[in-house]
Amino acid sequence: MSTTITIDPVSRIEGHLKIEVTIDAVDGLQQVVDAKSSGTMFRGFELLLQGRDPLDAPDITQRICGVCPISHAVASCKALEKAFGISPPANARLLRNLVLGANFIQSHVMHFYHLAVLDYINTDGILNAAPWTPRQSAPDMITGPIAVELVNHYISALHIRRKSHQMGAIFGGKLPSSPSIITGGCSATPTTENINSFRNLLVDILAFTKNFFIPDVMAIANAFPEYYGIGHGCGNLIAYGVFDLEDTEQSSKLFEGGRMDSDGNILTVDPAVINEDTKYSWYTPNCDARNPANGLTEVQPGKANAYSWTKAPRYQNVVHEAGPLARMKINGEYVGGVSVVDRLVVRALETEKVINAMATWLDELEVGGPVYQQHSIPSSATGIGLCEAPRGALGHWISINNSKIASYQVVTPTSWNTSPKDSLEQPGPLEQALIGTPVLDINNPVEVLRVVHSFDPCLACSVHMVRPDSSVSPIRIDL
Ligand code: NFE
Ligand code: MG
Repeated sequence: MSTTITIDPVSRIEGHLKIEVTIDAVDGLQQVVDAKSSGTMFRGFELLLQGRDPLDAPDITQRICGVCPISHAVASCKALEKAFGISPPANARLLRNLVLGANFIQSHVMHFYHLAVLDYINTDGILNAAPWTPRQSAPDMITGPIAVELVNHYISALHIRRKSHQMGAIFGGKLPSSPSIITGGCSATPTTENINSFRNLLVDILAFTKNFFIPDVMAIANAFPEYYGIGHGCGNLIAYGVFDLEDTEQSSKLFEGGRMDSDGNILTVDPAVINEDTKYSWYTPNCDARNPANGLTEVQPGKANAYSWTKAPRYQNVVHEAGPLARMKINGEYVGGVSVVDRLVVRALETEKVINAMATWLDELEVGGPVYQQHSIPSSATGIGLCEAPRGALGHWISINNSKIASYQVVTPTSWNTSPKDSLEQPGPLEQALIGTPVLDINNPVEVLRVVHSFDPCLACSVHMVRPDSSVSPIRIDL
């Protein structure tokens, strides 16, 4: 007999995600046989941007999320710069890369130590206070000295996140949400003093990454080898590319964009063939199957069969996973597979790669060089800003009319990853990754959380509906 478990909301993520899994025995093994991923909050940023001054977009879209604001700022500036026909000077590119790099580090360190690792260590007797209790446990969780060490590193990781924000704020003005990343460039200027301050913090963060972050992730990977075979998902990967290395529109990037199919073939990305499906999302049929350039946000709460505020982005109708694993595999930086543990491992490896690149960008900054390109707002224009957020491919699509925003569409990595089914009935990447996951104890579905957390979902980015008057139990089991 099958059992349906609802985890609502999933904790240790950003935003509100509901996961419903149906569990049954297949060949004698109790496992997930069906999964539904629901974004349970509607936010409507795309609607509130309409009619505003286009130059407000980088500031407003950064408020979509406090975890990845710089990615939104960069994607927004890129969309506007494309629409305005301008290209920022080298210093601005480098300063943006540095602030974005600081934001990536902060996000990846947080994901492992503060969101994911608690799925793998039993902290009974170590962390016996809220917010760490109550929590689920499983017999395979690591106990003893290694668990104590990881909890100690949990604390060090908080300091590293502070340092990452401090570092990003040197050129970002503040973090989260930087006021210095503006259309046409950056309002901060490099000086010998602030470059040195940035470098000193980067050295500390690199040491932490090499001495703790990578070894700690590998310790978890080595202790849970079976998770190299769990949570594979759709197998198709997508990245738009990030960290421009040149000052042209077709600039090479630290991570090039591309796609990888499940046979390992590397393919190109053409944003024109990206559509968002809304068959199972609370939007009107009018919104369905649109490219974001013509995208619509018309809500229809209560729509029959719909179960999410997240739309379902698809590339030529094919389901794709976005994220650090996509970036690293597409760029030949990681040769492992696609699984729960691979997603954890690549974040640490990517952190080191980004830090090393940041050191070279600091060297390339020109003290006294320009940071800004003058521009004027066209009466009518369109632009696409593609970049990467810590969680994967991020796109902003703008259309300007009468020098105001006529339409603005954002497609985030968590929209790709936690998307519901599409009109071809294909489940989203996380839903596919959950199917087949063994579950030992339906009252402690830790395995399900491990798969969900491996994607580092951020529903704040993905889609706000708050129900302050309702109480929700963390797990509901329907027999
Ligand atoms: Ni709110 Fe975000 C990242 C974006 S996730 S964290 O990374 O865009 O969809
Ligand atoms: Mg959107």
